[in-house]
Amino acid sequence: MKGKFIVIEGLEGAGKSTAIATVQAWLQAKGLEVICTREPGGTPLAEQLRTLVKQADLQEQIAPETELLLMYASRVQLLRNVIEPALAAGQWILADRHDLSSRAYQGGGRQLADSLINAIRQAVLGQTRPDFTLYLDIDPALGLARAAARGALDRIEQEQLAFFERTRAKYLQIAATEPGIAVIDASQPLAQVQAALVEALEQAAL
Ligand code: Z5A
Repeated sequence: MKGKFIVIEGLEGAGKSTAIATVQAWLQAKGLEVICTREPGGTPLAEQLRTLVKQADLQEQIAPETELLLMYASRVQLLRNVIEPALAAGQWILADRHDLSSRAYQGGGRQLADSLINAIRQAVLGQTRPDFTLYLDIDPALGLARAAARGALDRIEQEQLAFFERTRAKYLQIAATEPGIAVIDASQPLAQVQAALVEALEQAAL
């Protein structure tokens, strides 16, 4: 039987790392074999693209379209070499970000046209889509404060608050109009976030 593809999404500092541990424990308690991925990254080449795209001291501006293409280059490597073979072998994928991140960050934050992003998605993604997405929703000011407490900010984290507000708005707009995306209030105390994640997974009947 084919495995399932679960994605965790959210702004920085929303608590994705913690959510992944919660979802992983829930899946393992059901005896499921889980592979965790992250984007950008997850293969040797994709990890190099991740380093490039996050690098804070690049000597030139990265054009929004370049950033978008780097995200999809990384994503296709991960899909073809890790995600699709694992799903076909019956393993479950638990992903720290996927396609929705590009739609929110590059579409919302960078204000690239949906038509451009959809054309790239259609051209390169193939048939594989997440079975369920948990979007951790947080006010960007709170998320960035949590992220800043961890240390130096990367290139994207150094963007203005308005960038993250547009990104959040795009996440919420897509979550309100497309099926298979649960919105979790990530500003709650950790125990409540964890309970909300488990409730959403139970309701999703995967
Ligand atoms: N990006 C993009 O633009 N387009 C794309 O297509 C893709 C990505 C795929 C990836 O960086 C960057 O690439 C990201 C989006 C962009 N850029 N930005 N900005 P990353 O993977 O390194 O960064 P991230 O995904 O944003 O992860 P993060 O900063 O590590 O966030 P997190 O995993 O959600 O945070 P966390 O480590 O789980 O939690 C942060 C802190 O908050 C930590 O100290 C926790 O203990 C604390 N925390 C968590 N939950 C709570 C609650 N409920 N209460 C209190 N404190 C909490």
